[in-house]
Amino acid sequence: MTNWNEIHRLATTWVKEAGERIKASFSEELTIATKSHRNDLVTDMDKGTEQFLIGKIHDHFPSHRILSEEGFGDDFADVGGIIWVIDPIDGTMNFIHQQRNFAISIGIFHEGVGKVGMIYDVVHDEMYHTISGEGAYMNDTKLKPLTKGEVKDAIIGINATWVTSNKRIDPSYLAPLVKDARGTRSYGSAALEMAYVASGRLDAYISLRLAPWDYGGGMILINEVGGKTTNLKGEALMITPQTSVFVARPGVHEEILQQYLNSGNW
Ligand code: 2AM
Ligand code: CA
Ligand code: CA
Ligand code: CA
Repeated sequence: MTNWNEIHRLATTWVKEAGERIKASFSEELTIATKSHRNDLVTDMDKGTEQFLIGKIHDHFPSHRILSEEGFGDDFADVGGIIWVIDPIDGTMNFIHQQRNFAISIGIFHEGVGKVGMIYDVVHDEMYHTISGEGAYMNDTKLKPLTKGEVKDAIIGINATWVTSNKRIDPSYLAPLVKDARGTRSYGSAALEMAYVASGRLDAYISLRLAPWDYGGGMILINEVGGKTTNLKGEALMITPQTSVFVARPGVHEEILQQYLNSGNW
């Protein structure tokens, strides 16, 4: 039998230690490189944090596999066994420019089903975490089940890019939503924005393209508090190479899907 409490306990310890290393790096010179384009950044801390976490997992759980952003994990296509989905720094641009608004994100899956979710806001020392079925927490405070809401009272996390001309979505879908909502916010870290949905600080979060390490931890947290985790078509999120992501509290999710996204061809 897999001891999820023990896995959760160890993951918490390692993530906090990784956070201390990241904070210590603030006083040092960063090495910054670009990936797919000039605004797609990676630093030596992204890579070092990923390697640190993978080293711990390999030492303690040699049979577990790892799917991670910076390429030090394993290469595989199926979702069998236990898989750690890791983003060592989610919000790298914020890490570089602001030294805040970034997080370490981990989702641990068994046969494709989320079991442990963990998002650590390093600078604020806020650890959002859950063992599926045993409640979700921010540090030691239990997160409340998400209540039903409406768009007119909602704060929605969305990147302004998706409301300008872009190749993934016609802005005419999301502009009315931005208008009708109480407000919108862009934090620049998908993981943090999903932690905010789980804790009720945001009522919804939308992104047109994310990778599993961006949403893996967040989807487990949001599911645990009764939020909805789908793509823009309303299909349940799974570990897939790339997908759109639409998460929200009940009510708000149905309203956005039906009133704003329904006629889209995603
Ligand atoms: P990252 O910081 O780990 O790269 C805002 O940029 C959000 O989108 C962040 O969570 C970021 O994760 C994610 N993202 C996904 N793909 C990206 C890309 N190609 N360039 C920049 N951010 C990306
Ligand atoms: Ca990245
Ligand atoms: Ca990310
Ligand atoms: Ca990252």
